[in-house]
Amino acid sequence: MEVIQKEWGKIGDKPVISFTLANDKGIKITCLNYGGIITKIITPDNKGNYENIVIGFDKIEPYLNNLSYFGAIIGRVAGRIKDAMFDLNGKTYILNKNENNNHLHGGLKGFNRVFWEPEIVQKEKEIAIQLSYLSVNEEEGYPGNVEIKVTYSLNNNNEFSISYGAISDQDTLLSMTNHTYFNLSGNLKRDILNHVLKIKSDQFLELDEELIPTGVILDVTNTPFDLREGKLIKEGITSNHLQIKVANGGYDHPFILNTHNDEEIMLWDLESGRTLTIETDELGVVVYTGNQLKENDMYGVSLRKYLGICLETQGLPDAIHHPNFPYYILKPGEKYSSNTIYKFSVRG
Ligand code: G6D
Repeated sequence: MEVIQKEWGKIGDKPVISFTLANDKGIKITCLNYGGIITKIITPDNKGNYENIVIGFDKIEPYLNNLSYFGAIIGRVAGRIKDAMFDLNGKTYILNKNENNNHLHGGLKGFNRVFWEPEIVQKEKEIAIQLSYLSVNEEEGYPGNVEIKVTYSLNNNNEFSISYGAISDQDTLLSMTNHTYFNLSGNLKRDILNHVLKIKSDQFLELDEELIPTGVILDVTNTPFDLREGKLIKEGITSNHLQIKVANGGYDHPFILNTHNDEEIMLWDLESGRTLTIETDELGVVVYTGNQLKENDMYGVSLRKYLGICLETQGLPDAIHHPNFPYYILKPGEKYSSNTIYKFSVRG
């Protein structure tokens, strides 16, 4: 196993560096120090073809001003915070607004737009990149100086894990995720409509017209959100269910997971046989089927609706505004910890 490092160019005077984690089975995962962006994941299909299974680019420009967060670390808080404000310990915090009157995915300069300090970590059974960042007090309006470490590691069992750790010197909010768009067809040759998605979840969150949770927790039974036995994405998004329409003809919803470290999320492509199994210690997962992707030939990638699916393991979005949602305040002296494992395999 090895890590290959390459300089991609500069943003201002800062070098953008890519790191490719390669295991002994041919799996390769490339990420950047900028935004922790995952730009490529190479895995085999059922004919032994090694191809890329994410939406990504091989130059920095398309990542600079896109609102799709391709492959990026998301934070301080993933999802939307209504009215870009919250109360904590009797004080009101005003966050930067970057989507109408709301705060999305960490604001104007979220974690997807900062430089992370990289460190290569070679262990006996895995290779890793540890990315560190200090989010200073009042960054984007959040309280506290927060030291964050995100570790991407790959082993020879074709397991890729993302581990998040953080400490803060004040009470603050933190709920991070990764925003990779998966497409298991290989080199984006098809969209995700013929992927099957299976999620061990009995409940999902109702969204309003701004895609913010209303606070209502809905049962998946007899809805296109019942993914417990696996469902073709095409079948789900062609439903006339109101919540599919609210999300612009797709999924963009948080699911509350029934179980953890129990193959709780599975995605597979019928034609290539590629299978992605995700296990997490997070409470939920936001499923986003790329409903807002606009037709656009961007640096060799023909973007379009449903070209990729995000499976953003995280706490419940806008939880701070909903007493019935568990939410997490990171307190001084405590350690934020979140782990998600992505297992790549092939079925016949
Ligand atoms: C859209 O609502 C979706 C978000 O969930 C997604 O993260 C973003 O596009 C990139 O706003």
